[in-house]
Amino acid sequence: MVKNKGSDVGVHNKYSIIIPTYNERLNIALIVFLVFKHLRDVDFEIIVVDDGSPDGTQDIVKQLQNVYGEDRILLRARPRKLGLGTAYIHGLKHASGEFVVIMDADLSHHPKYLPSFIRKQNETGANIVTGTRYVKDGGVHGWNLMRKLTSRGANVLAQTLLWPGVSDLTGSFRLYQKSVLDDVIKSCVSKGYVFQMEMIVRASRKNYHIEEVPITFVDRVFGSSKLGGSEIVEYLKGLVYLLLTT
Ligand SMILES: Nc1nc2c(ncn2[C@@H]2O[C@H](COP(=O)(O)OP(=O)(O)O)[C@@H](O)[C@H]2O)c(=O)[nH]1
Ligand SMILES: *[C@@H]1O[C@H](CO)[C@@H](O)[C@H](O)[C@H]1NC(C)=O
Ligand SMILES: [Mg+2]
Repeated sequence: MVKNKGSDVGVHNKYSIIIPTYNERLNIALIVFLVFKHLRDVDFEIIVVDDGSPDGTQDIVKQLQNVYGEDRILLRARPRKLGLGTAYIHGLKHASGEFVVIMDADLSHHPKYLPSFIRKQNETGANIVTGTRYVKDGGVHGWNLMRKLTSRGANVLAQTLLWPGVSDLTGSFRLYQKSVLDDVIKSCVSKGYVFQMEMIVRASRKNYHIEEVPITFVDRVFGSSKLGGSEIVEYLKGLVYLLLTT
């Protein structure tokens, strides 16, 4: 048998992978397939938190449950679109692993990186391992120059003001010790990109051990982004808020 290189992690913990979805019918099956492919000898469950997607995401998830089993794919739906922050909290209530991974459904967060998150945690004993685009071997794909500059500028500004000791503040591809996620998420009130930043800044202020692994972030192919509007204004307001409260 040819052994999958990426899956050869050799740890015995259980991992709960929380994937929030809103209209991800075209992405969810692929992401689930890829998670199974890359975590072949790891004990894990996938918790899909779907907010009543009108595109029938839940029908696909139910088919996936038939294929992989309801103990591996948990569907924890909510009646309507209630936002990402509370979607994580909702998923977390149903998590039975010692570790929790949070990732997007749109393939921006590629499951091929999961073994490196797990390995890094195991090697270092970290409380949190966060994916970073801003180190060697990390990066973004499918963004134009303007978007790259905005993202980079926002990150540099936040680094300067908040000095959190983490290179990528707004990325959301992360692995947490479950107890640590329970603790940190309670103290966070922000929404959107600021939420991810608040999580890591508060974790850093609480002196949790945070490690990073390089990831390449790829822009979504199917569907459209759910975060829109005056993102930059919201981001700056969030930055000021964190500056004053942490
Ligand atoms: N359950 C739930 N999931 C959401 C909501 N908004 C976005 N998502 C999911 O959260 C992830 C990130 O959203 P996305 O639109 O890709 O944000 P972006 O990548 O920052 O533009 C995707 O898996 C979405 O399907 C929501 O209100 N509820
Ligand atoms: C890493 O994994 C091995 C095998 O499961 C385990 O014995 C060891 O305690 C782990 N290390 C940490 C820091 O969790
Ligand atoms: Mg996305």
